[in-house]
Amino acid sequence: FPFKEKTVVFVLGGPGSGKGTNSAKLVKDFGFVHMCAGDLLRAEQKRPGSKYGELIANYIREGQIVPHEITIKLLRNMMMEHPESDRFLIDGFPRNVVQAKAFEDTVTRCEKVIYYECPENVMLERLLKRGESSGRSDDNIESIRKRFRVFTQDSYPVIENYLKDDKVITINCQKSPEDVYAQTKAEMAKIFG
Ligand code: UP5
Repeated sequence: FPFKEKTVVFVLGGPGSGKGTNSAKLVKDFGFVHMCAGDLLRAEQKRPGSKYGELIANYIREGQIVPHEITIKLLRNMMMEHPESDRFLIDGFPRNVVQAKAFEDTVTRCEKVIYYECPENVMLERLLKRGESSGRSDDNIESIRKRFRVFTQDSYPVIENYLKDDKVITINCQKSPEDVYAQTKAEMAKIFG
């Protein structure tokens, strides 16, 4: 499978910054395949017979980063399920610089990064609200605090590295969902329109 010919965009930002919300809309407007790393891991966790089920459940509840061998395997599998597609949006991965390098070395290079910049208090409010109905094991105050810590320590350096390469589109996520997406769409249209 010729991964190297595919266009990959990473959608990054803290927990609750709006990665999933905007990715779903980008898929419709620009013909990307949406690959949410967290959703792939949650599905694998529930898959009967998965040898990673318990491991993934523990990592997610603790807000820790699942070993990338697992995540990259799931991402590669999904890309292979869409041989007709040239454009892939990877939402919520890579979570640290080692994962970024591993992906670029073994799958393909990243073309662009969309970064949703968001203060913690805004993300916290959104996640607690979502937690009232999401059923996610990590939408509780204890897990959310751990996710914030991991984002600052491990995941933000990924964005810093891509900033140095001039690959990052930074979007402020504090406006309404419509306004945030309008800005995202305008920036993406300059490249993928
Ligand atoms: N919302 C969105 N935009 C809004 C706006 N402009 N105004 C007001 N409300 C807005 O949005 C979150 C909530 O905010 C929603 O209710 C939405 O309606 C509202 P969403 O779009 O879901 O934000 P997102 O950034 O996608 O938040 P999510 O919680 O999904 O991000 P995380 O990064 O925490 O979750 P993810 O699923 O990627 O990862 C979960 C865990 O999986 C990680 O902690 C980790 O343990 C594990 N993981 C890995 O180990 N490796 C990976 O590669 C990926 C995940």
